[in-house]
Amino acid sequence: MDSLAAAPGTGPATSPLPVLRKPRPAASFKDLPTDRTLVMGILNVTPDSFSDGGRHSTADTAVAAGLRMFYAGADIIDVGGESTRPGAAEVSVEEEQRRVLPVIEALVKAGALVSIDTMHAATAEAALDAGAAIINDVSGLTLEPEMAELVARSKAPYILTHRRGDANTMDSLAEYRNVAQDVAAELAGVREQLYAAGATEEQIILDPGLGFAKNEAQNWELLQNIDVLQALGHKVLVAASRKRFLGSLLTVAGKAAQPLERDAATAAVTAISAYRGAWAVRVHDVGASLDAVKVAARIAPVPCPAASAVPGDS
Ligand code: PMM
Repeated sequence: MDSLAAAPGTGPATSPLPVLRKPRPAASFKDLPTDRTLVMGILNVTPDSFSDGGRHSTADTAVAAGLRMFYAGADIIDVGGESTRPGAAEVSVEEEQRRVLPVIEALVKAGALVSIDTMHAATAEAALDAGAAIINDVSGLTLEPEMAELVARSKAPYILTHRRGDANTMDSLAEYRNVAQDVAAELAGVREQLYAAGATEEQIILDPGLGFAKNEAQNWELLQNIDVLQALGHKVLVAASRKRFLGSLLTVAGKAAQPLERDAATAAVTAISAYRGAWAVRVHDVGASLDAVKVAARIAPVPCPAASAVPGDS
């Protein structure tokens, strides 16, 4: 029998909060499927997220949205409390933690595997203490060197995202000789900092950082060449969901598609990324991407070589 009172994965964002009756056993990274690309559901607990309009600005609505994604089949729920969009207001670490920690605790209690989307080591550590299993750092280790020590100490899987500059400067830093090779080389350089701190190869998951110091053409070029990143020997996460370059592609009568109109294009990116052996995709619309990875797994069932490696196993 289902442990939730309300039907999962369905209904509008305003449907009643599912009532948790029975905690499930904690999910673990090593139990994630390895025969298909994973789907990570995005849960922004921010009042100013560009893509969900800040609908999940309270813990209760955020938990309900996270549970809907979990029961719709998301393998991982990525919880973030600070918007990374260009020009977004900075949030204090205290406020960030106030937003995300109760949400993480509730989702972990329900049996979800949670990643913490943060650029701050203190928030990452508090989130791990609250039950999160993965650190997702869009700063690409450029902000806080303490992050590398935390990754090594915690032994948690760490998503290393490529980025140049910060939310205010990154758009002016999108100059590359060959974007896939340059991104791979820069990630390999940052990886050395992780190794120097004591992190292991299996902990590191690479993300090309679509939209972070990349123009539209460069985003497409990175998607065309994820094998260049995969050649570094790590799992690769693709995070294209509802991003601006998809909106521009879908322009009709001079008007770019709005974030909520980009989910079919996102699912197309998912299918192709899965076909090419991405370890995971980070998406808003979990159901569509799950369908896409299942289709891709039937056509190209071989996962990327690094997909089954688990931190601490070697
Ligand atoms: N993009 C956003 C937030 N977090 N995390 C990873 N690993 N990669 C990304 O590209 C990324 C991220 C941008 O905002 P969104 O949460 O609204 O998609």
